[in-house]
Amino acid sequence: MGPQPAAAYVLHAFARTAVSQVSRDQPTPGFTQNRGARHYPDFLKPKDQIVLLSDIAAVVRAAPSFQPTMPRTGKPFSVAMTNCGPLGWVSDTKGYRYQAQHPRTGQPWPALPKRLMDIWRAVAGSASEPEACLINFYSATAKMGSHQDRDEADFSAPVVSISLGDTAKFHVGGPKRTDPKTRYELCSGDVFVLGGEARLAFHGIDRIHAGTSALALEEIELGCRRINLTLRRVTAG
Ligand code: MD3
Ligand code: FE
Repeated sequence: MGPQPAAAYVLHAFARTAVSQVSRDQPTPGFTQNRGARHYPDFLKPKDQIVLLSDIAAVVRAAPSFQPTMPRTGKPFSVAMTNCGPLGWVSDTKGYRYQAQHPRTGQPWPALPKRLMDIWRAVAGSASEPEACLINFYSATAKMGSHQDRDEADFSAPVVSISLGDTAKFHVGGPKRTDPKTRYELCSGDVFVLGGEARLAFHGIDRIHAGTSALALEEIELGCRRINLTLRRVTAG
């Protein structure tokens, strides 16, 4: 690979030290954590993150990002998305759904990279294989409002989230919108597993701390500061 990845590695390791000093505090394990929400800080080492990014770059070449819109209003999301795996999550004026084809190219989604399957096997317990990986691209100003993930037919499998790039302020509550929320900082390389009672918890991304990571996401998507991958089981079984 030559000198470039090595430089990226060093820069990233440096940025990571800065992040640990300013925003690495995490809440005491609380309501959701005792009920199926598990945070694995630094699950992926900087080198693993760079290698995983090369898999994501290949997915994005085959399945370019698209801007989903809100079902009723047609308002665009601030987050751009794409998918890999047999099914992908899409949203447009017709609604939210999983489908086998990219909404613009009409092509099947690219296969789930082996490295993502390995992460799922390491943290998802006995759940069946994942069928979808939703890839969210955040700019410095993108957010994701509080919502539940309930477009899947099977809630027995967890959702596995992998964060890359800038740190994000994330909240998880309970099954009711008004339930108390726990806040976390999701850093590059962190894995979050949402299973059990946490599977239907309200959650969202409040803000991106721009410039906290030196991971080279711009090479994948213009203006991208953070990438989140969510691995999901969609159909029962
Ligand atoms: C808690 N993504 O794609 S990942 C989403 O960082 C989504 O892009 C956020 O929410 C992101 O739907 C958060 C962490 C996450 C994912 C799924 C969950 C938390 C969850 C499902 C249930 C409860
Ligand atoms: Fe979600």
